[in-house]
Amino acid sequence: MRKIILDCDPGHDDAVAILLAAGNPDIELLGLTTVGGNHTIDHVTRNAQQVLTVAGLKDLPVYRGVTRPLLNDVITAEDIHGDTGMEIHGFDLPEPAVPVGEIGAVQWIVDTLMREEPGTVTLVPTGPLTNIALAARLEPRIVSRVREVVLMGGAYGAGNFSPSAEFNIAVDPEAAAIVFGEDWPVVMVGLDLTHQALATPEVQDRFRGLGTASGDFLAALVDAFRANYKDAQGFDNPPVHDPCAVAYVIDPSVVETVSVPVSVELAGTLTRGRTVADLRAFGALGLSALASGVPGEGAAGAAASAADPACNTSVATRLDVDRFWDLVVDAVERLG
Ligand SMILES: [Ca+2]
Repeated sequence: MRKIILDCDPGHDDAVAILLAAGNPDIELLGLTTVGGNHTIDHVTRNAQQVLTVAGLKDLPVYRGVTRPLLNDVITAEDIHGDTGMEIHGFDLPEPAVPVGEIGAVQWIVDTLMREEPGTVTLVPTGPLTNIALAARLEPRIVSRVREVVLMGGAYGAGNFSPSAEFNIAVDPEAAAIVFGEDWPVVMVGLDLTHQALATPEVQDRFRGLGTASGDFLAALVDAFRANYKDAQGFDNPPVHDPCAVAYVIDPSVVETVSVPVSVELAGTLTRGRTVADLRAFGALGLSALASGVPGEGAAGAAASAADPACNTSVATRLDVDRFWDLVVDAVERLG
């Protein structure tokens, strides 16, 4: 069992990540923490409570995170996630039957990491990195106690918030710089990978076929997500980003990664919030070599980089799409 803390901003795809983490038998979900991102902290916290209520996960604790990024003003993504942060039609979300913890998310993350055995807890942030950065600053000893940080965010290719930056990083670049700069292993599950996790009508049929509240919820959720993604970014099927990070924790062979140095751009006028991955070892083929798995002329250099113990960051490249969706459907089925 891999213990994880899911730090999220539900968010349609966060909802899928929550159900994957809660239902998969190899994951022990210690709790949810929320962070402002897809919508304000009030909305995303309520959404998290509602997801747990739909799935009957009434004993899973939820802790409310900080209200805004370290320096940026609040940025939300209503074009993708709607007025509530988790727009849905044709499914009645219940009133939350899950309480929110008394202490704040940052303190709970610190307390949990200081209580659990060192090296056993993986942080899985699927929103802006504000809570995680503050936890590392509040109690620096957590850094060496975390097994790894597996985050959804960033891209070594194109961004979505801007040409250069992915949304979660763009919302709070300073927090992201702290997280990528700490001396813990960071796995960046970015857009390069998550745009392979497209929720097709066939996937929705599998959710509906479960005949459960959680399955019906996800089928309806994907309908709304698809409509918004089509309008905002022209996708025929929406990329379901966040559960890809959970899938990596469950089975790294589903989400292939390559070890490369990654830093966060804070000063660029066009590129603020970019996750700058040093792909020079891949030579002229660069990004395409990573995406296709075909070694570029610098592949030997890449291997050397991967072997460099000083490099503690890696980027996700290729998704085993069929096994990914099997994991998601299986987890939701287990929730009943
Ligand atoms: Ca998210």
